[in-house]
Amino acid sequence: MMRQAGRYMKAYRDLREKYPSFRQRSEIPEVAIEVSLQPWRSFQPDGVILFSDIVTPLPGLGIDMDIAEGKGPIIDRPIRTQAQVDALRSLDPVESLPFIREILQALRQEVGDRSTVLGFVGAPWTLAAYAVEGKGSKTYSVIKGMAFSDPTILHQLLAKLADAIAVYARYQIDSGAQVIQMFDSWAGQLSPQDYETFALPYQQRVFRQVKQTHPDTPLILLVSGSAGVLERMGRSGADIISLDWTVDMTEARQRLGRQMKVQGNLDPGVLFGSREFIRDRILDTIRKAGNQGHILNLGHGILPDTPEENAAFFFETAKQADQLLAVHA
Ligand code: 1CP
Repeated sequence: MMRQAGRYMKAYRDLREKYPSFRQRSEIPEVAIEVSLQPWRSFQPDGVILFSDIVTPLPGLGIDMDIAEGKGPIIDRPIRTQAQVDALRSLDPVESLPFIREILQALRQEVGDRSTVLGFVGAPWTLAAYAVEGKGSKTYSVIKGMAFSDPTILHQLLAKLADAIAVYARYQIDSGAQVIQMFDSWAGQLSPQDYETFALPYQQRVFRQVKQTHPDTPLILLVSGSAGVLERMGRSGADIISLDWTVDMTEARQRLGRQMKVQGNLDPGVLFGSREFIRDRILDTIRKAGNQGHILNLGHGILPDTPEENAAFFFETAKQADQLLAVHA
């Protein structure tokens, strides 16, 4: 269960009081290790995700940022000019992200062979959206203004981000990540033709570079609101496509082709439902996905107010799915 995997947990909220700044929580290794392990200790999932954020590498490029409580990333000096793009540094993760190595190494040591450690990165379009807008946006009018009037600067920014993200993903793998998930959260805000110009080529650029040096590490691609661009996501070079709940699992597998592996795709809102409803939706998703090439997951991050016991029930049910499917056939 990705992303805000901590927020619904009391243990995380307690720790947040002690370390009020997100950058502290995610950049002090002992704290980030502890937060990463909280869901592992409670639920023993098959995957443990690094506690960090997609904007974490930006300061290493010269883009200063903070993560505001309840709001998300804030960039005080948004990137809007040629001079600012020219001034960006290439990423040296050993120098600017030493804590990531420590956290991933410790996670691998802690979970051993009992779970898989996932690293993650933001995709070029989504990181560019934060860098250019300066914060999360509902309309993406600043970055779209740039894309649709003078795209040269934006393409240079996307290319620089892609190269930095590839370096960062490789560094995470070298530090212990066994899978990399790339979040292009805001690429679903693009029309399919603009996705092909501003998102897809840069997803490909990242995945191609990572595959060159690390061909055996599975790469997952997530786009929010992706039903209209699924086939295009299939051309990104990812090994696994993360599906949200706006698409039917059976149809998604048909559209992507049987060889493409998938992840997903329960509505996170299902975890507010009754136990029976949660169980039925899990079994339904597994039936539709078939018994190969599917990672059962929510279609997006777990919602902050989700009852913790319902998250626990999700994992219990998933682990007993084989028996339950036989009973509820
Ligand atoms: O489960 C985990 O612990 C994983 C850690 C994780 C991940 C994978 C966090 C911690 N953030 C992310 C990825 C991330 N961050 C994405 C991609 C996933 C997605 O599509 O949701 C995005 C878009 C962000 C940016 C971000 N960071 C937001 C969204 C804001 C917006 O623009 O709408 C927010 C709220 C944050 C802060 C953040 N990051 C992570 C947490 C736990 C939090 C909340 C901070 C808190 O309340 O303590």
